[in-house]
Amino acid sequence: MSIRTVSTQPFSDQKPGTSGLRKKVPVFQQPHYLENFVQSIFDSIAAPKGAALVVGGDGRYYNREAIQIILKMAAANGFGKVLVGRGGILSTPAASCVIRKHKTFGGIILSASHNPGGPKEDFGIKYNGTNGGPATETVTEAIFALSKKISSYRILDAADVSLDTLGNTTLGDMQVQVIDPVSDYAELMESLFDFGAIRELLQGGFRIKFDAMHAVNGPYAKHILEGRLGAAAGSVMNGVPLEDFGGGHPDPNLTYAHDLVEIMYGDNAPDFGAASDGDGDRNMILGKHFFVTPSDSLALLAANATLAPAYKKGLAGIARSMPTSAAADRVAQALNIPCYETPTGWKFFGNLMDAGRVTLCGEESFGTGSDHVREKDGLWAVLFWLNILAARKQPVEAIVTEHWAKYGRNFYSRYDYEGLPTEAANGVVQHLRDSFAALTGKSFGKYTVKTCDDFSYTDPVDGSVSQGQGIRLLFSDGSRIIFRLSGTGTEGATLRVYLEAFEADASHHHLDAQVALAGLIQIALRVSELQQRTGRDNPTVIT
Ligand code: G16
Repeated sequence: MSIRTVSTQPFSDQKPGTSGLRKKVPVFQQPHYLENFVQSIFDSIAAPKGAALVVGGDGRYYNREAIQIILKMAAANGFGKVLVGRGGILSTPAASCVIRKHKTFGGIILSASHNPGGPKEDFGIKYNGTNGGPATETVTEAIFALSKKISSYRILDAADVSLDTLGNTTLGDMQVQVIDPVSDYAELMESLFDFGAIRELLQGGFRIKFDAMHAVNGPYAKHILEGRLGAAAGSVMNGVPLEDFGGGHPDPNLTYAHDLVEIMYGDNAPDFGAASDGDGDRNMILGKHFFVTPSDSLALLAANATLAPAYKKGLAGIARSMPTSAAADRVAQALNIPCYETPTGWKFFGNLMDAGRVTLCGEESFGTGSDHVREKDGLWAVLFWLNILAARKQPVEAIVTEHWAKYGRNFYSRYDYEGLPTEAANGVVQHLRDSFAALTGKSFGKYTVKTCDDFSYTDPVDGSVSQGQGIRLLFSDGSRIIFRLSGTGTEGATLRVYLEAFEADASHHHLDAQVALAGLIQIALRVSELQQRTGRDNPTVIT
């Protein structure tokens, strides 16, 4: 076996987005494309010789091929050991857990998250550091800079490694250890939550449905929910991971998780429903005929955190991404703990968790997590909810409405306009930026614009500044409209419009969010000129 140095040319489009580099599979299949990016990662992180790495992915199309390339490149770049999930499988939170538990130098996670998979669909790659969390912006910028001037990469000439048998093999001087993808993660979950109480709940007639969407969490959910916790067989649906997610869009929201939504809103619905995404880090929570917004879910977990053993001593603080509703802020205020507002992207929470400033983090994009790992964690959120339900012995809807009665309700909705021509989407954002002065102080019915800005964040731990993180229209009554271009799409541009209105009066809390937010939606469409500029009358997805 010999190490080969291969000459290459840079690609200009390897800038990581919100969460790593995501492109269509044929882009990654171009000669040298993946190799260039992997070499840029290795060169920028400069791991000491003999360091250990974790590699795994969500099992989507091209996962196995990519892992073979990465293993051979890791061997040629001086790594001493790689831990890889059996079959190439590791959910994103499980990869974070394995990096932390085995104290490896970092890890490479292969996923395009909630985006569809298949030969013509999406693939992705990202680097997570020693803390188990997504690389910071400084690191992703360095990777991108190297990718623009790369001239060669190193790879071992060797046969493929078998990924399907647990145990050790060697690749040149490097050891490859195929690990069970579920066991470290399941053990961690059992250390956080009251599995005894959850088991009693599930065996006492409380019915659940978990939709794994034919994505990576199937084996994790089956092992933990049906295996360790004794949920009825069949509680986990779509539990076999498929390379193309069964042709579905593995995004746990009301549109794409429609099988589950139909069950939860149907006759004889189970008491609790949940779904997670392609790589297992997102979650959607449902009660019987009831949807819990991710923003409310974060607030509710925070308010009830001490019911779970891991958080019984209380929380250090909470962090939420800027477009996430301020429901969590109200809980933080009541608990007298800090609440941080960060740009969209889990990578912004890492420093706060490492510094011990926050325990819980969450995003409107169906992401919730804590400092148990450094990724958002879909199944963790489900277990946290089950722990609370086991302790409070009330239906999901009652717990949420009681929460609103105590803290007020932040009505919330997000409109996604997917696959827009990039120029038109940029045009909307630029038009809004140009309108700041004209909009400030302007009234639209009962709403008056207090300020408008383009969100900028200074990391309180390392002082780094991230600008241009979303257009905010902040109204005098605390309502908000936010416009932001997604950083995870692979086709054209996705424009997200986030709408939020606060309602203290409990007699209005039963209203449908679309009704409560109708006035703000009209303002958003009017001031952005979205319809005229993009030709789109309706959003692709409303959550
Ligand atoms: C990623 C990030 C999240 C972010 C989400 C949406 O999630 O990790 O922090 O909220 O993308 O980002 P955007 O609005 O830019 O599309 P995931 O689940 O795709 O890895």
